[in-house]
Amino acid sequence: MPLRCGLVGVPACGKTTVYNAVTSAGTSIFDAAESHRATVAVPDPRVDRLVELYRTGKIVRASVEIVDIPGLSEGSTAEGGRGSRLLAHIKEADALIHVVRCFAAPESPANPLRDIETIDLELMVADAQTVERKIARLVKRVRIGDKDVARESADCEKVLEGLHAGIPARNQELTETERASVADCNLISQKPVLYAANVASPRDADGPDVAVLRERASAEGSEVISICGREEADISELPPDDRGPFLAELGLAELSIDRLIRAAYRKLGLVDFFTAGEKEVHVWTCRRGDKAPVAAGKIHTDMEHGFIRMEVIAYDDLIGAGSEAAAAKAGKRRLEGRDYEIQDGDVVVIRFSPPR
Ligand SMILES: Nc1nc2c(ncn2[C@@H]2O[C@H](COP(=O)(O)OP(=O)(O)OP(=O)(O)O)[C@@H](O)[C@H]2O)c(=O)[nH]1
Ligand SMILES: [Mg+2]
Repeated sequence: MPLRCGLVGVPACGKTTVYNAVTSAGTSIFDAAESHRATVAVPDPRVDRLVELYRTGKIVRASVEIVDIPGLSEGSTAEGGRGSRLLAHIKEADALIHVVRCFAAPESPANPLRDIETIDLELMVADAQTVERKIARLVKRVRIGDKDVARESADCEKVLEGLHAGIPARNQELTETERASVADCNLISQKPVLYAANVASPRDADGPDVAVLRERASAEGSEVISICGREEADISELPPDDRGPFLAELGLAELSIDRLIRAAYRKLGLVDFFTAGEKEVHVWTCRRGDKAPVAAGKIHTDMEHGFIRMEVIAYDDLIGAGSEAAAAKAGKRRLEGRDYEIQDGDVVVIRFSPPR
């Protein structure tokens, strides 16, 4: 199951436009049941280099699921059935791509900060209700004198206070324990957020609206990718080989939505490692900090259970040397054990003993 990124934003900020651009740019598999949901391949130039190096035609790329969520405005998550459907879409996302309108609409100049605050407020109002319900459930058990429950309840109160003070859960300073106490709430203001500034032209990427947005994003440790939603959606409908002149006209070297997907993917806290050979180049995904056996288990559970060693060449070393043999000769092939933390870009071979 690929991880999920939900597109959120105020009405008419360009979410569907961005969704269309993202899903028609590369290989996408649309969900048969729902038209607003698709799995897209994560574009990665390293994979293309590996394919050249190993002269193989078979590629398995990493993928993420993108979900186009209807616009949120003040009070929309509270609107009965529609509100709870909206919330359900946001709840099931692993990260949010917040599309911010930085183009002027008729009679409505861009106002990125106001729009961001509208969305954050909606997320926080919904979260406050979730936390309040949890506290109400805990209260009964606190009365019985359960100490752990009392602490859990106090942790929830702290998060609730933060929400009331206008701080999304993702920006609250919480200890490991406090985080654990609200983990089952699946708070939507706690989900990692990446900002997509939807601009009318690439020139506006250096304009004042995007500058304001950047400042805001960096204050919470996030980043902004500028995209020309409308133009890029048009270009992405063309076959990849025909896009060049149109991108050049916009002054772009590549579709910004490619950068957007890669950034969203990073936001999910993922690292990619590769297996590569004449048969295929395969991208595997695991979480940052995963140890070698866990990573091996992504390929096959037998490789995790029977894990012996992992042969690793870093992508840059491999490309620098020009071949596996040359990298090995230059001492760039390492043998790593169970405690090795897999690094983004590792090209690996797993040594394992198969089950008998
Ligand atoms: N000028 C300009 N208009 C844009 C751009 N992106 C989207 N639009 C227009 O803005 C309007 C809304 O775009 P959508 O992509 O449908 O917006 P949305 O966020 O999906 O809207 P809801 O789903 O209703 O919340 C459309 O008329 C688009 O053509 C852009 O980059 N520049
Ligand atoms: Mg839409």
